Amino acid sequence: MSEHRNGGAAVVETLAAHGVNAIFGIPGTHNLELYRHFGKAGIRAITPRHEQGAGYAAEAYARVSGRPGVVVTTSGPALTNAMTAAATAYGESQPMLLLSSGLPTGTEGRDLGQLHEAKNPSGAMDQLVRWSRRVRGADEAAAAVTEAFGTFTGRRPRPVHIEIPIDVLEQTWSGEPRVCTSVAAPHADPGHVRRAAALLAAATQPMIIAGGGAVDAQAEVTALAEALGAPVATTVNGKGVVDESHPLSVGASIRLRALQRAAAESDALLVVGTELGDSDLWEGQIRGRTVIRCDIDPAQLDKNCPADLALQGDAATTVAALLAALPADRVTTATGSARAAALRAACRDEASNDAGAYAEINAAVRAALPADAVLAGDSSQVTYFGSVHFFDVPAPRRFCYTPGFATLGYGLPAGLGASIARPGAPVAVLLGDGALMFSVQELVALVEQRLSVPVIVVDNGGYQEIRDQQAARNIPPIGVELRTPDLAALAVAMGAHGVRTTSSADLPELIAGALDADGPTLIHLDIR
Ligand SMILES: Cc1ncc(C[n+]2csc(CCOP(=O)(O)OP(=O)(O)O)c2C)c(N)n1
Ligand SMILES: [Mg+2]
Repeated sequence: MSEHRNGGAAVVETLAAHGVNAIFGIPGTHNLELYRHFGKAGIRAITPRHEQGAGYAAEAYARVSGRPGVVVTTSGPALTNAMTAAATAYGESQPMLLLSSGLPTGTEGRDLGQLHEAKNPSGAMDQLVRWSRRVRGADEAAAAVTEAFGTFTGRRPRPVHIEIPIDVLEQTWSGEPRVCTSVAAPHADPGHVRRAAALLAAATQPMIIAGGGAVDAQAEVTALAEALGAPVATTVNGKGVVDESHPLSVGASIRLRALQRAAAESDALLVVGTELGDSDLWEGQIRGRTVIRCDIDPAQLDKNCPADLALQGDAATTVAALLAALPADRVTTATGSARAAALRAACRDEASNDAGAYAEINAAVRAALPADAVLAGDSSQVTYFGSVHFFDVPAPRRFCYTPGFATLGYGLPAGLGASIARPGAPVAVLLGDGALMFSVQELVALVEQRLSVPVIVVDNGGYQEIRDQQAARNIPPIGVELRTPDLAALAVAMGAHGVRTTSSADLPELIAGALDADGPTLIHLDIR
């Protein structure tokens, strides 16, 4: 490693020291001294066809693996291309490290007309992520990477960005990479935990709502729900925190009025790891007669729904502490499973009102995939009316979708990131025709990686959701009725397989074939 050890090596060796073995990015003139070192460091460089796709792939990688997704871009336009994905990771609380090159030290902000020059790219980025920093030397670059990994421990995960000027990338470096020290998560006050446990134990209608902050607390939340006889609903980002086929699970249902009404009647509602934002509740609200909230982020403990008792701490540790603190003489609510079954049925009914054909499509996709598969969706009706409610998952980290930032073009690159996160595990993409066309070029990246991913495109002839919203406001359709290309032919042209059908009854066979194929298969499901 002695030759060419420079600022680029400082960054790349520090990535490797933190266990990074794949990055998503696009090489360019300015970041060559990062790319020089990836091979030696044992890091795979995956090349999506747009930096936004690289960012979404990294977001899904983080979502599925729990490890930070790493994005590498060159300066200027490459970084601004990745911004939407960075903002997505912020909105969805995912750990992401964006590394970009930058103009040489001393030339920044001077409007000299240099290649890739922008007014203040790190400053722009700083408006969107936890922090963004332009470093001044190779040691500082390595230290910033170490610090970035530290921010992914012990607190709500959020993206960070480091800009490394080209001259810093080229600077000689003879340091050693330092591994971050993990920050300990806050521990909930034991007195509060005891009070919360007593409230939960005394309740006759306990209920749990689990969000994206609880994805690493499956065992603990499930055990607490069983001990209390409490139905468990999740947010979309918390989907699968309790196996959705568990008798106490009522699915990712908190936007539904049936669930919101049931929560309001609960005499002890435990809310774990969610801000209960409007993007979770769709203009509804969550209230309970007594509300206990648990969050690692103190700022979230009272947001959108006042808490009677707030527990600041990591979900797994705090829920385990609640379980341990339940009084020994408590009586488990025997009616828990019956309450959950009734609520699940009410939620299904309500969700069916919006779902139309999407329920059946999702049932067919669900039946065709192995139980443990990962599904990636998009801001398409088939996802938020469909998969969220009609594609049950047995565990968290199996569903990639961005319910908060709700950005189109996420699904296909997310399928790439999920596949890299879980090598060999089945991954499928299910999305709308509009969503596909935001990032269709990423199909080539799936081809290159030889990933047997079924990409099921539900084609309703354009932006159906927006067409519906126009109709609701008496606006004649405008800008929403779109031409769909011959998607199967497009897929074949990119080296993928491509088929078209008009019937969801064909999906099981087509998906089975796709899972066995060499490379991805685009399945154009034309429901126009
Ligand atoms: C980046 C971005 N641009 C625009 C929108 C607004 N938008 C939300 S849904 C939608 C239509 C999506 O079309 P499609 O994926 O085909 O789903 P459909 O509504 O037809 O089911 C649009 C344009 C968005 N969510 N994200
Ligand atoms: Mg559509």
